[in-house]
Amino acid sequence: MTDSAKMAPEPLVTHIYTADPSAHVFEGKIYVYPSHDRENDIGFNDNGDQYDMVDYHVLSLSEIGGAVTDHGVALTAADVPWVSKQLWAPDAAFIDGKYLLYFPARDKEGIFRIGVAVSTDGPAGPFVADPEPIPGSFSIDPASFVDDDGQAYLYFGGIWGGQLQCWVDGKFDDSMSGPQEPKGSDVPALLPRVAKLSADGHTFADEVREVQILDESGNLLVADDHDRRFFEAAWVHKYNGKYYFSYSTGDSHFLAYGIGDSPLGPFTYAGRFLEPVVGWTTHHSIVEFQGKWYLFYHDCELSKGVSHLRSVKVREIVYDDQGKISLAEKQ
Ligand code: FUB
Repeated sequence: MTDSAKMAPEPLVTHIYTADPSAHVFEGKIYVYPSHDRENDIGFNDNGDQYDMVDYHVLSLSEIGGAVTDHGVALTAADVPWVSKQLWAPDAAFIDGKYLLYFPARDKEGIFRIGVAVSTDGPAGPFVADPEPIPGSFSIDPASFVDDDGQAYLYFGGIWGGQLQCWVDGKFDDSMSGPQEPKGSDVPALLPRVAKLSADGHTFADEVREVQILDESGNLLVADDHDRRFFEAAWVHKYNGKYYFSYSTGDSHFLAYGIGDSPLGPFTYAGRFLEPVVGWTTHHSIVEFQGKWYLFYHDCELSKGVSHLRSVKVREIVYDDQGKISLAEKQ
């Protein structure tokens, strides 16, 4: 066994497959809101049909490296009237005194929308979904961020199977479904989206805006720059008064980030903090807990590389004096 293999983190849980971890500190513990991967016989394709999940479980832990509790089923697709299939990467937020779960799924027409569900009993749920998706929502991978002034934001979007490229001038163009995106070294890449949330967190408070990710010269990242352009898995956190927008580069398999002065962006590309893991997708969250910062992410080591059977892991991250992120050397 090599040193790096010896040091490789273990999955948080092994009795189920989990992915796309959104971690938050609620009531003094870390709560993780992952996708719940399951076995199926759908073959691998670039539209992501094999990610055919039907429910969510919430995990919690009181200390990093300590026991992890699986709180059981928190929400089931069958209980959400507007959903047809594919409960993808969720997130949670504490807004207006309630725990909310944000989740993407295909509606009855096969179009990804974002729903919201409210907990009847604390951060682990169970959650009861609103009967309709959030009006004006589309695509996948909702990620919430509540700023120090109490304003909450919802970031979202994902290309290829996530359908972001299908939305042109507010209309869904089905001919753009599948692994498609703009091409060109002078064509801007597709941009993730953000909307301010209403005071109760159930609707958008104003328009959906594009989130600009700029290069070092202040230009939008271009479509052909697959090592840096946004693909999916938005996450926002705040460190030292700066806003960090992190995301997956998809087909180049990096976790990358930009830094900005406003939660609405723009964000200037600042590098990447996780190289490709075993498996096609990479997706994460970043959270501060007891004075240290942690990256929650997933890989497919436990399933020996089956891309839709993933496991959530955690590693400590550190910042340098420029605020740049890297994995802590000692894990
Ligand atoms: O889990 C299904 C999808 O895979 C997520 O929504 C993407 O971010 C990718 O991780």
